[in-house]
Amino acid sequence: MSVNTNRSDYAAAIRAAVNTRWLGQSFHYFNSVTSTNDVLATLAQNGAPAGTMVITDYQSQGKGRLGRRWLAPQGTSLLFSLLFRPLWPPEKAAWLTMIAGLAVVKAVETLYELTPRLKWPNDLLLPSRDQWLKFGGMLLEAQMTEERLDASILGIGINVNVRPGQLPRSSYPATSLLQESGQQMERPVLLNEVLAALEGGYEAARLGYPPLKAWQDKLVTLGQAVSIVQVGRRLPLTGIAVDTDNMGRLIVREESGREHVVAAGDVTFQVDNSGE
Ligand code: BT5
Repeated sequence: MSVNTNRSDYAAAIRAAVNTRWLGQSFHYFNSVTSTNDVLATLAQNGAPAGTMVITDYQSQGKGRLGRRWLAPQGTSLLFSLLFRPLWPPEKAAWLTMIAGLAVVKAVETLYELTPRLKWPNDLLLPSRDQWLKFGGMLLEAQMTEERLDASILGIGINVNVRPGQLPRSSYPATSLLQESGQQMERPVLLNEVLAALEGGYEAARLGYPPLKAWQDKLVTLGQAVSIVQVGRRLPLTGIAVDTDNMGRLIVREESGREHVVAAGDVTFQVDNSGE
């Protein structure tokens, strides 16, 4: 399979590859952009419909959570954001991240001989020898209207054809699909697999099939000894990640037996690799 490097061809290849019913059918392509999440937020404010996608070949200010950066060399990665307007109660916001994580796992399993997994709350991991490495991440930014989830912007970054020397030095060790599989991939082909799986998962959730069980099955975090850094708490919480609740919050049991329900935070595995 040849890899598309001509950037104007990239938009045309996306148009040709995406065969979903509605998700990503209307898309805005940019050779370069600040952050696809930020551009889509502006479009959403101006009334863009659910399903709209912003996709780029390069971000100058790609965002992670909590003001962190997402770094991806030009021409190597999938960098896109999708607009949903689910009108779910706010506590269901994590469902979008669950559905998206499951969609990436399914797409990668379909196209590669790899076994991707999820790390709570928003990381995409691949096994590499005896450790887990991060090959992608998700960033959900949701707005409320009358206590309902309105414009919900789901950003996804996937290290596709990133060569080992191009990977960012990050707090959690990074990898790419190319590095783990040796296989170059046409990015639009992978994009279409992700969008198709995400569209199916989202529609199933709307029909009342929660993504929770399938998501828990792919979560490497459960059963692990973890250390969790939370905003506003000086000391990390350490314990065993025993379960999640229905809304995807992590339940951590301290050595004393006391349990904590954690809505957001950064997890480091204590016995597994931390990369730190
Ligand atoms: C995430 O944040 O993992 C969410 C990443 C979402 C990126 C997409 S790209 C399209 C859309 N538009 C945006 O502007 N963002 C979304 P977090 O868990 O905070 O992880 C960020 C951390 O991951 C950074 O501080 C780095 O340590 C590390 N990192 C940065 N770039 C990476 C990469 N390409 N691969 C692996 N790790 C990376």
